[in-house]
Amino acid sequence: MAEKESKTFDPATKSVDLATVEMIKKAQAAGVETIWDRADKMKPCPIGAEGACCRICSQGPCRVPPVKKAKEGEEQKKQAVGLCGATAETIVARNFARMVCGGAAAHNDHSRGVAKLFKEVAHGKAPGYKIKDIRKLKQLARDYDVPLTEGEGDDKKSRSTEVIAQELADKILVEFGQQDGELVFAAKRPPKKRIELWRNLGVMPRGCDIEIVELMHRTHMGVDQEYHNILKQCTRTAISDGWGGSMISTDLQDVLFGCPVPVSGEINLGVLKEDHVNIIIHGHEPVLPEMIYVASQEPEIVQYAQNKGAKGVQLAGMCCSANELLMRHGIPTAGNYLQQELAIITGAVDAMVVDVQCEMQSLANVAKCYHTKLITTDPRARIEGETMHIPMDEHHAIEIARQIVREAIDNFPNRRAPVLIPDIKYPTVVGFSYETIQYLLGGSIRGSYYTLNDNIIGGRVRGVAGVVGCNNCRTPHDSAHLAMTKELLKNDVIVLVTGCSAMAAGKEGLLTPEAAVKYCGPGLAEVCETVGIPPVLHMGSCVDNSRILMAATACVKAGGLGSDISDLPAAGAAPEWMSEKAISIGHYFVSSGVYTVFGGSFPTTGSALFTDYLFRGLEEELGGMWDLELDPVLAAKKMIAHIDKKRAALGIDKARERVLFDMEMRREMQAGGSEE
Ligand code: BF8
Ligand code: SF4
Repeated sequence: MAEKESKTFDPATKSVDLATVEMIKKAQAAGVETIWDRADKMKPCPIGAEGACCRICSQGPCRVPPVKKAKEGEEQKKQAVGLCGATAETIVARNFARMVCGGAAAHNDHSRGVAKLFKEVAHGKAPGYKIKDIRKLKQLARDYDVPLTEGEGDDKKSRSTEVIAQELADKILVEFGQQDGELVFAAKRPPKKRIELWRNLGVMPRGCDIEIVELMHRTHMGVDQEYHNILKQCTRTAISDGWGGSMISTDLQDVLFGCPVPVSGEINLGVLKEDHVNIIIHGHEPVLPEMIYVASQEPEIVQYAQNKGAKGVQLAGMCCSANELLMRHGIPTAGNYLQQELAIITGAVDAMVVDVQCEMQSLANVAKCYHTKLITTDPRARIEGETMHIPMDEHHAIEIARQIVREAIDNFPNRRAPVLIPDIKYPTVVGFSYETIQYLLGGSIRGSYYTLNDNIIGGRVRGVAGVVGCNNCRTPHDSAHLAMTKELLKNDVIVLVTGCSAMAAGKEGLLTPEAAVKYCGPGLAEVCETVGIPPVLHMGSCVDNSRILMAATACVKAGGLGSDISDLPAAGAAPEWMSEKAISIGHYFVSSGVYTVFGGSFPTTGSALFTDYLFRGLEEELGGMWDLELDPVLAAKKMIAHIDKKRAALGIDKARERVLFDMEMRREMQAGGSEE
């Protein structure tokens, strides 16, 4: 083992997930360093954490931490400014903006890759891939004004799928480099009122790339130094992510790999199998994983594994690739962000295949302590150390996938450390795309969100919450996601989840219909039981937060709940956030009219003025606003208070009182009946 023994903390304080605790113990016993060891040794820089450190030019870094309030009789000290005179507001706003840029760039660049693959598939140049969801393709074609038919009168005929797809691919790809105009989804899909609001505020995005580039320019030394103006471009950039790049990825991935429908699967490290070749698919882009899935099932590959002494090949997902594979193919999920090192520490992972985003560099070091091959597959994302690089090429994807699976199989006989796979996994039902929810609630003929609205108006469902985002090693793993989600369920708030939050919910058994009775208030439990759905709906990966935007829009369009997303009794949260992507996502939710509360810390607290603008000022402009609440149960209560505020504004608060009264009466009647 390369690392020295570390036993500085109690693993039980680091996670509420027992499989995780078990594996941290194994790491400690083996002396393998994990993120929690490093977190114990390195505290976050308090000035950086508040966004109050500027290092965008070499005259700095300049630190402008908030000053303490003067005691009575003392003179109030002023907050420092940077050498160039930049105020705390400017410095904090610039840092926040650059986080939005990082997050939006990650999503939009992911999206570009999918769009380029889509074009290759449309032209028949990407063997192994095909267009799977023709219905969704046609929907997209309508959005982009690509005709589905050609000719007139008697000569009128349908255009072929390939021709439609080719024209659509060109139109979508143009949007990445577009300089003027409006992104199609942002200008067509939200409620009309929101579209007008964005146009009036001047925040309708022009293209996927231009907004990020402009925001990077504006936050260069000595450019935009007025925090309202900086935030305005943050809004435009975030919308280009949520209603641009992310939504394009989600929709094109559905077209290529199939729109998710409910499917069952399993989750947590217990899905690994000691007698199988285990391959962890870790990252975000489903393009190569789709082919690895195909390759792993080929009879020759299975035979090859058996020749090496394994019973077969077990794929398991990690991070958002896990969500993509689980909801389309039922491939089990090994874990979320903080479990990536731990998967290798089981000693049972023969290969970990990574592409982009949320992959810790420490994986190389952990893999070195075991036999695991760490395989990077994206030319944009290499990892130093003893890693193997097998670059993806969509023209030869299936051969590359086979090569990767064979590398893992060849490595199976090399296992050397004692294998310990926690015997912990949980069944889940996932795959609640926006379309599936519509179908489940309204039926195939009259698919609509009206049934959901009806239940909200009638008071059985109090409101809707999106609980999304990461793990963060500064918060006990999964604890905040679970505490928040359970508090919401108890109060009849239906919860939509994506990303690592979805996996936290799955590991607790919240993604099963049975969870309704156990965790929900009576109104929500009744609705879930009637429809047969879990009270926590897994909507996919982080780019699939765009599905939540579509679901919110569908609620508005179904009627009875106001005319904009900001009218809905709804709220969003990322209680364990850590990545720049989470900031971009949070800001596009706020920009879409959603009250959004983050946990842990918030990167703007170095400026009271700028933070106040985000937390309160924005409500008037955008109808949505940010918040920070460290206690996840209190955060849930704040979300519920916001939901109740919206119910009152809609005039539906009395309905809920009636429902509760009815239920109380029913319970009393039942109690009376049983006594007789
Ligand atoms: O995109 S939730 S830790 S895995 S950033 Fe990363 Fe955060 Fe997990 Fe997926 Ni999203
Ligand atoms: Fe300091 Fe201004 Fe340079 Fe920032 S831009 S590091 S505040 S001098």
